Amino acid sequence: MFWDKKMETLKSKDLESLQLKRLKTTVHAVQDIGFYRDQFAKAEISPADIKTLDDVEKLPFTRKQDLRDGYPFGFFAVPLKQIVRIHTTSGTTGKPTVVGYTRKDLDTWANLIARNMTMIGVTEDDIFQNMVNYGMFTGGLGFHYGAEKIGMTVIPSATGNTRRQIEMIRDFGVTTIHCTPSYAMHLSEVAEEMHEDLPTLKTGIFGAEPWSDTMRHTLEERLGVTAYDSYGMSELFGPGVAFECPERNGLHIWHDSYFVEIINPKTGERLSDGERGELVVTPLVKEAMPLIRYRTGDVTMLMEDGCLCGRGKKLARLTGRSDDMLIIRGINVFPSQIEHVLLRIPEVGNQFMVYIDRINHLDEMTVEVEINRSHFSGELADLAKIQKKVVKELHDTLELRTTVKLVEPGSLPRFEGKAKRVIDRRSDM
Ligand code: DLL
Repeated sequence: MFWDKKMETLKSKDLESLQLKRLKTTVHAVQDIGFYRDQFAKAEISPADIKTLDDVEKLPFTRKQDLRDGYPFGFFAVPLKQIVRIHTTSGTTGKPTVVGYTRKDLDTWANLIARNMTMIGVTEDDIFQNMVNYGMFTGGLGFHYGAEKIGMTVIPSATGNTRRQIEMIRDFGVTTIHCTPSYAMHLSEVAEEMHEDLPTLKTGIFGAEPWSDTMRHTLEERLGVTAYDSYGMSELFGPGVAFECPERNGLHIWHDSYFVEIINPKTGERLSDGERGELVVTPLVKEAMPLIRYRTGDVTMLMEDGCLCGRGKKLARLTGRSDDMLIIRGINVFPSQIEHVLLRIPEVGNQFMVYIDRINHLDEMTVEVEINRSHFSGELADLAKIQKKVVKELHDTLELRTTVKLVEPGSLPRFEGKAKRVIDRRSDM
C-alpha cells in the first residue's frame, strides 16, 4: 500500500530533476544562516554554482558540533515566530542540539511517517500504542501525529509501567506497537510473566537504536508481531527518514525528501552503491532548519538491488557509528558528556570507566569514578551522599538512570594514548 504513490515511485529522471529543484531551494534557504554564509564564502561558492546534482560535492559538510556551536537558534532559517515546535537531542558537553519546526515542517514530517506506516500495511482500522518518550525525544510526538494523519486510533502511552502497557494492549485490542527494540524485549518478558499472549497484536515498529535479525526473530516469536525497522534522527525531523517495507531487506529512504550520499568518514570521499561508509544527508523539504550535507555519523550503504515493492534505493540496516556515540535505551550518549558531568563534581576525580550491560534485555550503564580524597570525610554516610549526587547530576544531563560506583583513588586504569573508558558488554544487539 502507498500513502503517496507518485512520490514513492518516481522514475529516476523525474526524481533527479525534483531533487535538483529542491536542492537549489535548500541552498538558497541556508544562505542567511551564519554558519553557511561563512562556509560558502570560504569555499567561494554561491547558490548559482549548483547546476547539477553532482555539484552538491562543492558544498561543505555540516557536523553535529556545528549545530551545537550554533546553540540555541543559530541554524534557524525562519524567524522564531514561524517556529511552532522545538525538540532537542543530547549534546556532548552539556549543550543539546536544538531542532525547530514550522507548521509546514510538522505536516511534512507527519506525511513521511504516514508513508512508512502505510507501506507496512497499517490503516485507519488499526489501534496503535506508542510506547516511547513524549518529551523532547522526537519518537513520541513524531509517530503520534503520523499515525493520527493515517487515522489510526492512537494510544499515547509513552514509556514506563510495563504491566499497565500490557493491560492496555489487551483491553484496547491494540494491533500495532512502536517502541525501542530493547523495550520490546522487556515487554515480551513481562507479558510472559503475566501469562498474556496479546492475540490482537500484528505489527511491531522498532527503532531509535541498532538491533539485529536475531532480536527480530525473538520479538516476532514472543509478541506474535511482524517486526519492522525504523530509522531516523532529530536533525532530519526525527523518525520517518528510512523504514523497512514488507520485504524487510533494507530500509527505504525517501529520496524526494532526503538527498543521500555515503562517504568515507576519514577522507570525505563519496563511495559507490554497495560500499559501506557514513551516511550524509541533505534534507530537501525542511523549512525551519534546512541543512546541507549533514554527517549523521551512522554507518550503512546504499543497496545495489532494487526492491520488489517498486520504491527507490534502500539503505542497509544501520549497525554502527563512525564516532563514539553510544545508544543506551534509545538515548544518545557521548562519553564526553559523562566526563563533563564528572568534572563539575569536586568530590570525585577525573578518572572514570563506563560499563554497559544488557540485563533482562534492557541496557544498564554503570559508571565507576574515583573518589577525591580531599573532599571525603571517611564517613560512610558521606560516601552515600556523594554517590547520590553523581547519579543525580548524570541523570540531569543524560536523562538516563545510571548505577554509580565510587572507587579508591588510583584504582582505575590509566591510559597511554587513546583512552578506552567505555566497555560495551551488550552481546545480543
Ligand atoms: O532516535 C529518532 C527515532 C525515533 C528513530 C524513533 C526511530 C524511532 P535521535 O534521538 O536524534 O533520533 O537519534 C538518532 O539514533 O543517528 C542512529 O545512530 C540511531 N538510530 C535511530 N534509529 C536507528 C535504527 C531518533 N533503526 C540516532 N537502527 C541515529 C540503528 C538507529 N540506529
